[in-house]
Amino acid sequence: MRKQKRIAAIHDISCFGKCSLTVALPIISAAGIEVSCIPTAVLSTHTGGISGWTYRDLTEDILPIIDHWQTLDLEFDALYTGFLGSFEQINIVAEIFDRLKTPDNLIIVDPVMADNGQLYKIFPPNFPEGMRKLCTKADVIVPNITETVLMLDEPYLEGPYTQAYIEDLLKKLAGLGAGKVVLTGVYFDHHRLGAASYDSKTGEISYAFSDWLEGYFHGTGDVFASALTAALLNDINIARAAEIAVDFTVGSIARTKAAGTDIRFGVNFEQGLPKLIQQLGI
Ligand code: PXL
Repeated sequence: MRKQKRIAAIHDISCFGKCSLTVALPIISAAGIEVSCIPTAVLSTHTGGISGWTYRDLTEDILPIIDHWQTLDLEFDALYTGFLGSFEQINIVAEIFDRLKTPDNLIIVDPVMADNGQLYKIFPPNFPEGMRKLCTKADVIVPNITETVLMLDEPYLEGPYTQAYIEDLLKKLAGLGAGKVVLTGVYFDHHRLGAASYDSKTGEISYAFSDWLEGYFHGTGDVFASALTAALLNDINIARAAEIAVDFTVGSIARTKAAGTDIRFGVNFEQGLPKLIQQLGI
């Protein structure tokens, strides 16, 4: 039997609302990968559209966790990071990358900080600069269009986009340092929405689209990036991994829409796990 892979997921825990670690852990574990986690903060809920949340910062615990892990000689096939609560946490995660990087492992960064043309209110204006620096250390980055233009210091444009614009963004993103880029929130018309991927080694650009489902559903970025990570760790190439992640995310949205759940409460990804496992071929 093939050796089981192990990943370190570095995100907050939003106790309610299905995002960050409460999404990454089940999705990546279901894909047969061992998930170790570093909780960067504990919140009562995520911060998107819900007020009054609690926030326990765990910044001071992060490096001692790594110190202890290193006494056990643990190795990780991937390091996967998303929402980070402060500039200081970005610098700490950069240090973790330096300490745990091996010639073979994958560093996957989802620079969670913005959507719909807006930086999330809890972040200071210089946050994109920190995320840009973190992306220089990654092998794979998974930004949306807003995060992309903030990191590239370009104006935010409303879609539909042209293929030339998207491919220019992909190449500029790869120029930050990551060999593989998956850009989310791509659309060329109002019927289909999806992701574009770029492998700068082969020069291959691919698109993964699905029928457009109206509405903004919280946590879908984390569902997408976790499914993408699960596929990449099962040795699926970036283009197919993006297709699988789009399919999984859209299925999760469709189930949630059909159930009429509050869109702030996260999507029903759980019932899509059997199909995901099938698509991953495990
Ligand atoms: O889904 C990204 C995310 C993760 N964690 C927290 C968030 C958000 C997005 O708003 O608020 C705490």
